[in-house]
Amino acid sequence: MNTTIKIQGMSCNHCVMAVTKALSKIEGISDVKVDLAKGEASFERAESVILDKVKKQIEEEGYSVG
Ligand SMILES: [Cu+2]
Repeated sequence: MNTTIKIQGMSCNHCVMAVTKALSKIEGISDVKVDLAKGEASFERAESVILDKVKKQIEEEGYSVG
């Protein structure tokens, strides 16, 4: 299913890359698109992917979700 989440703390393309990478390496997530201007990330997510896990992964990179 297509999922869009709000991400806070992204300020440049480096941040976009870091978030894209973090999301892309999660099993079951594909087609990651990060929008710096909107502060959003959208991706295709398998049913098995737990959003809390996704959140944690992003927070580990130093950004916050929501
Ligand atoms: Cu940055």
